[in-house]
Amino acid sequence: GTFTEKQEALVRNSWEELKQNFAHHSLHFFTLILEIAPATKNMFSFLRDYDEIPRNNTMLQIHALKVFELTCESAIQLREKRIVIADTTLNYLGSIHIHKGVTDLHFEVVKEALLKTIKEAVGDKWSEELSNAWEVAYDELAAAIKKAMRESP
Ligand code: HEM
Ligand code: ISQ
Repeated sequence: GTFTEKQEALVRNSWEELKQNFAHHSLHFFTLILEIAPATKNMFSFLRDYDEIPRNNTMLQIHALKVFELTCESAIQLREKRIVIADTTLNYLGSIHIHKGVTDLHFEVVKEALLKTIKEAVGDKWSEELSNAWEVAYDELAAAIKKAMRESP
C-alpha cells in the first residue's frame, strides 16, 4: 500500500503531542491492554509483582515509549520507502516476543489499546484519518515482528 505525506504528518504530529504527557498516556495504554486481556499482566516482568499497574514506573514508561516510537518509525518507513527499523531490531523483538509467549491475537489487543490511547491523547484533533494512519503503520510493524517471531531460532 501507499502511505501519504499527510498520513506520515498525522502520525508524527500526534506522537509529539502524546510525548508531552507520556507518564499519563503510558499508564492509560497499559490499563487498556490489561482490561482487554488481563492474563497478559504476568507476561510483563515489571507488572508481575504488583496488584495494580504501578504509577511512575520507569520501566513501564520506557517500554511503552518504545512501542509508540517504533510505530512512528514504521510510518516514516512506509512513507519514505527506506529502512528505518533495522533487521537486527526486528530479530531481537521477534525473539523477545516468542520467548514471552506472545501470539498473533495479542497483537490485536495492543493495537486496540494503542488506537484508544491516541484517541484520548489528541482529544478533538482526533479523526478517522488520523486513527487509520496509526493503524496502517502499526499493522506493518506488527507483520514484521510476527515474521521475525516465526523465523526466530
Ligand atoms: C517487550 C515492542 C507487541 C508483550 C517489548 C519491547 C519492545 C516491544 C520494544 C522491549 C524489548 C526490550 O527489552 O528492550 C513491541 C511492539 C509491538 C509489541 C512495537 C507491536 C507492534 C507486543 C504484544 C505483546 C507484547 C502484542 C503481548 C501482550 C511484550 C512483553 C515484553 C515485550 C511481555 C517483555 C517485557 C518485559 O518483561 O521486559 N515489546 N511489542 N508485545 N513485549 Fe512487546
Ligand atoms: C511491550 N510490548 C507491547 C506492548 C507494551 C506496552 C507497554 C509496555 C511494553 C510493551
